[in-house]
Amino acid sequence: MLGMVPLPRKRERAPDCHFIMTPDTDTIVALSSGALPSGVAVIRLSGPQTNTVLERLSIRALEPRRLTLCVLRLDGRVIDTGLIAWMPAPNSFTGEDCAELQVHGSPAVVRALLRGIAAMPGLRLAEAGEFTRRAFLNGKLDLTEVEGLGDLIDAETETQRQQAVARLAGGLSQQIAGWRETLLDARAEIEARLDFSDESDVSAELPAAVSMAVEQLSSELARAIESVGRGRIVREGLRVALAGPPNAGKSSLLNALAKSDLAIVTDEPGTTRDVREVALDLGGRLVILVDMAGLRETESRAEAEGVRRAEAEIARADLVLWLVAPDVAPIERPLQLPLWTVGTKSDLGPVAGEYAISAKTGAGIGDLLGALTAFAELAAGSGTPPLVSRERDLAALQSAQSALDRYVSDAATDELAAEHLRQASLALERLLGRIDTEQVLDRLFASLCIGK
Ligand SMILES: Nc1nc2c(ncn2[C@@H]2O[C@H](COP(=O)(O)OP(=O)(O)OP(=O)(O)O)[C@@H](O)[C@H]2O)c(=O)[nH]1
Ligand SMILES: [Mg+2]
Repeated sequence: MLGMVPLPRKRERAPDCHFIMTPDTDTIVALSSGALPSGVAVIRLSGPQTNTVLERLSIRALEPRRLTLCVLRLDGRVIDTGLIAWMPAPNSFTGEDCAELQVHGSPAVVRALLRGIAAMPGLRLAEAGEFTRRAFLNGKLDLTEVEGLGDLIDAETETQRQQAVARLAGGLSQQIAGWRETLLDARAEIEARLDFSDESDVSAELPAAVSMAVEQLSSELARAIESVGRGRIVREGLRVALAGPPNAGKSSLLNALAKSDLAIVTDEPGTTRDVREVALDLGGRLVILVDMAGLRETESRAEAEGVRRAEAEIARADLVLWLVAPDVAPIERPLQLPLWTVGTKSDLGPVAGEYAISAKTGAGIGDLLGALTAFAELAAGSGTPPLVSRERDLAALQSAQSALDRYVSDAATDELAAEHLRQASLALERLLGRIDTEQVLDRLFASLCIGK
């Protein structure tokens, strides 16, 4: 059994959603659980007024970090009964005083509480990702852990979950801490020579252990850089383009693979114009099937735009399924690799290609799914998913690596060598969010949801 499950579409996010810097003296409140109505809703509070809010809700004398059943009142009116957790600073998610109100997941209860609480002095509704931003600013999470948390919330497959949990738990942070330690030791050796270069107990030659440690670090960075591609496929999914001429059966194959009537199919060539993505869970790995317009010259401006987008999707894909049908004239296939030729409509007659399928009868669909599952496992790797997966990871690792390359060429000059090692450390610190964070922060926190 392939465990193939079509996944629901990801939440759409406003691209221009922007985080507003506000003084951290505000106490923030938000609904942290999902859509209402629901069995239980969790309202989260963080900031110095948290305890005052609890008192105003007539909740008193809570034992920290224990759930207590309480009646919640606003201005003497009973709003609901719920389980309340009080987590005083600094041992809380944000590092500030925090509370969580587990109430009934009723839109009216949640509205009454949010309105009542947000109107209290020093209180306001939280921005997207603001709880996590405070955790970051208070040193509870570094940037790679914040990203891990965002990935975990978005995770749809088992491998995505494993990857995100490891990153959130500081897997990458620990690796980076080890690398920085090596760099600091090597720099200390070199800087000692700079400081005491006229003293006899500092030898002229750098100890061999230093260059060996830098060499070892360089090969570890190279391995990490090499794994970013696999990490990306785990995190974002393997993109499989269904491409070919109009009427080749692309949309029919999408529907057959997804076992769902998602895309419009007609006998009119040029039916599909927009790009349509369908996410599948194949053996615990995310695979994104991409249906698109058939490639041809056309007078229609809308279809021509569809063809342009299709070409862009083919270029971006991790795998192209090039569809050829017995009743459609063949066209030149793209040079892009890897590419599998899939003969469609096998019920009409013999077809060419590595795979023969019929969306009509279902023949060959299971074999193709099996091959896609195996390919996804190969592309994403079968062991523990790589911790590195983002452009930001790649940029930082490459920048550290090239600083080490410069170190090797300038090793004879202590001042230059030390500076290159310092640059390598800075690149890694940037990855943790210790320096130069402003550009990444707004984008990152805004991508988290409200209440997170
Ligand atoms: N007999 C048979 N017909 C098929 C099969 N797959 C698709 N067709 C037919 O081929 C025609 C085109 O199918 P589509 O899936 O819309 O093809 P497409 O490649 O998405 O076409 P465009 O969106 O126009 O580029 C439709 O009439 C389908 O019913 C098949 O396996 N067997
Ligand atoms: Mg189509």
